[in-house]
Amino acid sequence: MKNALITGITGQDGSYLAELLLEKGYKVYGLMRRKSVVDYGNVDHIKDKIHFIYADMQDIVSLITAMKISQADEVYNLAAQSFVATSWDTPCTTADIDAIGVTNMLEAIRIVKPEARFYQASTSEMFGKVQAIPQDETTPFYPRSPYGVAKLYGHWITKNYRESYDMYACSGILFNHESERRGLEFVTRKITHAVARIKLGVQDYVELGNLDAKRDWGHSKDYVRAMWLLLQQDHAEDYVIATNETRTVREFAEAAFKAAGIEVEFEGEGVNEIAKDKATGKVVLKVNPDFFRPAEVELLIGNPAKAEKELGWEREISFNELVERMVKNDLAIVEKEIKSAN
Ligand code: NAP
Ligand code: F7E
Repeated sequence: MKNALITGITGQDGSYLAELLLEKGYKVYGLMRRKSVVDYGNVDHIKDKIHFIYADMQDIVSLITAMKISQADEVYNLAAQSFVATSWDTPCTTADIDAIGVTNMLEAIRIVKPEARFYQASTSEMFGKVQAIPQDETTPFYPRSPYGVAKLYGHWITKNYRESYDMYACSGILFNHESERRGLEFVTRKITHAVARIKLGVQDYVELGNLDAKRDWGHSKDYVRAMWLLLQQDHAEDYVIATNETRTVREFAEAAFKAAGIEVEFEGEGVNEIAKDKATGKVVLKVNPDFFRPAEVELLIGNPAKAEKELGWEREISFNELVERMVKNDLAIVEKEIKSAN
């Protein structure tokens, strides 16, 4: 039986990865942060199968202890302040967790068990103002947010520990991946949750920012499989994980409304753009400039050819299935809320 340590286990990816590793027979350890109200987040349903260790990415002593307790063979570093918009509000905390936190984890491994394999959650946000279309492992980086900049440090320090100490340390450069467990502040889940509320009559419209931004969206369940594959190779390398498809936020919203049986049409431009329900003429989407970012990543589309060829990785959940699953899940959640309120 192998031991795995997952940082960020309570998040979206941590929960799917924990399920995958448990299925594969791993003993799974997960980092938990102390909160005033105990909250297992997305792993509440499997909490009895996980060995939790209280620790924080900003506290190297706690990470050394986590390595000593877990004796992990594989460490998946998924912990992060992961919301790009907030990284302008808390740039220093974002850097402490997403940049220095990676060095803390790598040092803890080096001190306690240097032969452990290390996965770093790198991101397409490092491409930012893209220097090539589509983006792959050879594309130069140009991050556009404090989050992207911090993650780029994490990416390079991982490569540096691989080259300096011959550690099995690698990064998956993952493009956007979503799911039924995505945080409500991210645009996909914000849309599917609002669509469910609009469909069930508890909200009139949703307010969004830049509808022209383009993203390469996959499902988290497919992407955690890639994380595991990265740590099962003969030697450590970095890989882009993506779908090679890109869509605007507007297209995601249109697909989400459609999945709930609402056909929408867009009219107007820029901050005056709206979407109306074709059947009723009611406005169901408005643009609010408050949701625009100080600097935007306009276009992301990733080429996963290297991962497909060398890891045998393939995504199984299509864009339409992703949207349908998220809308169906949010309709069930909102229906339950309505019933319990009555
Ligand atoms: P998420 O849902 O926001 O989860 C983040 C996790 O990090 C949570 O478990 C959170 O714990 C934990 N965390 C935050 N600060 C911490 C700290 N100081 N110490 C210990 N744990 C801390 O993120 P996700 O979508 O699953 O993403 C997983 C990783 O992949 C992140 O590193 C993210 O930056 C990266 N990534 C995500 C995407 C994507 O599209 N989802 C794409 C590329 C890369 P609490 O529950 O205590 O807050
Ligand atoms: O924004 C636009 C926004 O917050 C996507 C994280 O997992 O993926 C994620 O980062 C796009 C942006 O994700 C709203 O301006 C418009 O262009 O869902 P998001 P993100 O910034 O792409 C990467 C790969 C990560 O690594 C991150 O951890 O949508 N947008 N209107 C909006 N975004 C939000 N959140 N809310 C809006 O109302």
